[in-house]
Amino acid sequence: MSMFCYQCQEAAGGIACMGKMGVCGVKDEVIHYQDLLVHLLKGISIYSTKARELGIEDEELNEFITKSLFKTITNANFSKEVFYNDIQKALKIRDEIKKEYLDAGGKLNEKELHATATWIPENDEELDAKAEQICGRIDAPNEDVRSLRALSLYGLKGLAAYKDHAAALGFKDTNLDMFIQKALVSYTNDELTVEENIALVMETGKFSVDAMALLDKANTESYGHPEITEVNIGVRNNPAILISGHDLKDMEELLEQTDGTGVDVYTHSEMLPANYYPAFKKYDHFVGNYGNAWWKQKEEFEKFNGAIILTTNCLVPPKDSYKDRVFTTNNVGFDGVKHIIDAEKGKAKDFLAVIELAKTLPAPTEIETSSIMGGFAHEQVFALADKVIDAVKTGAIKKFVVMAGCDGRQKGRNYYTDFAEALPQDSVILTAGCAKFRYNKLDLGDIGGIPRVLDAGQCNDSYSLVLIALKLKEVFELEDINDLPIVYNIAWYEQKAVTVLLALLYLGVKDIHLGPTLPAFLSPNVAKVLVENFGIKPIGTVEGDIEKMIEG
Ligand code: FSO
Ligand code: SF4
Repeated sequence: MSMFCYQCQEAAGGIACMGKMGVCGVKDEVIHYQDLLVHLLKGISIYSTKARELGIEDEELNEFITKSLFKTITNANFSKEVFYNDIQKALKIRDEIKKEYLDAGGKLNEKELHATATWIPENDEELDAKAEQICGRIDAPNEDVRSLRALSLYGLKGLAAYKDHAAALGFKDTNLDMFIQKALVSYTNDELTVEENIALVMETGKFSVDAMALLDKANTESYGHPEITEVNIGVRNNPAILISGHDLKDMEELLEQTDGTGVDVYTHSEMLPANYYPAFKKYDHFVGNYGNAWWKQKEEFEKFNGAIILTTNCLVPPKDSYKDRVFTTNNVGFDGVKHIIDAEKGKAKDFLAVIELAKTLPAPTEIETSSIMGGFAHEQVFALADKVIDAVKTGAIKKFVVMAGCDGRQKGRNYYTDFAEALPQDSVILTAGCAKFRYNKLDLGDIGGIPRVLDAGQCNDSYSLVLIALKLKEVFELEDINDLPIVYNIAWYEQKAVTVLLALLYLGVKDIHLGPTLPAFLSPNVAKVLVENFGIKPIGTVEGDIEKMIEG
């Protein structure tokens, strides 16, 4: 039996990846293990939510669930060994929390427990057989509940990712753990009605907002508020390290450890916004950004020549020609690629192996020159508020167009470049996430000194865009966020974009255009609910969408 996975936008044929390997390059056996791990997380949560009622809060368990969910996000971890070990760990943690609960006087009716809480493999053959059997089957009484469970679970994965980044900086909120585990248990409850499952999806949106707010607080309190920055996209003639992904803690420690070594540091893809943080600007060897969105990495990593470190997704299975220059860390993994292990609590991670390798390698090949602008997160935009409000009042700015989300390799994504180019001159693009690489190097000009592309940062910084919208609503004394001159044209790829989407829906944003295609995991009825209740629409042609969104 092969795999079944439909969690990302590139699901084969717009339906699901079903062969021996996914479009992303993940092998069937890895997807089997990922799904078995999620299966066991539900079992662990059955005990941990009961234990919580008795006042038991297990930090190690909470962290394990968070990191496990993060690892199953598209393009994060391709290692069979990692997931095998995590499955063993999950079985152990499940036993421990069950014992803790019973020892504290908790009661269980073993016969009524869900299979995720009771299944124990006798040996590896049985484990493999189970993994294959449950793969891709989000158990549910019907298609609509399955679709709603998928929508919530994928949002939960992104939420876990944001929570994990915040935790790396010492910012925690056990309410998020409580919700994650409650949701995991809900996916085993066939008694819940469609309406109750819709409510769970909305609650996932609420906690997604909370997770993004927590990460925003963690990032800005640790490194300052992003500020307007002109980021160099050319190269220098020193050996170098390219850092990709979203983890700012790794960015900080790498900059610290490379200081004075003669090795330069460049950001890649979703790490570009690190350039906007005041705390990182003091390093002279922090040169700028190299390359574009994640999916171009095969070509760009080749040309970079130096050492490369992936702190989160998106990793594309590396080519042999540069595989020995790639390192993973945190929740990222790929069999045969060196992994930088987590530091002991309170200590810095050790990047020495990356630095020593970089020193032996040639400087990057120049692929671009010039610079790009960014750093328009909430505080920076608030500082420009008078200018922005004036421009809206005088009609110099007629529309804000939120074009946040992800980029991907699908040909149809040219739509976003064409759309940005076709927008009228009196519109401003608000962006966040790797979707921006489709238009952040175009010369779209400015409106009275306000650039026409305002980049807030990483995908999680979509939270900033929400704060900006709420501020405008307040200034213009509007009742409803949808009365603002803002339209939404969101591009999605993996599960963090689902998190952002659910957050926007929870906040009451309506009429979002979503592309390049609607998620394969939406059943016709669930898609109908999203269309009827929230006005979500698939993208169409550039001309048609400009007419509907801007001129309509
Ligand atoms: Fe992109 Fe990948 Fe940030 Fe995602 S690099 S696609 S939504 O991981 O997380 O925007
Ligand atoms: Fe396919 Fe996406 Fe799943 Fe990869 S993550 S197997 S591309 S649906």
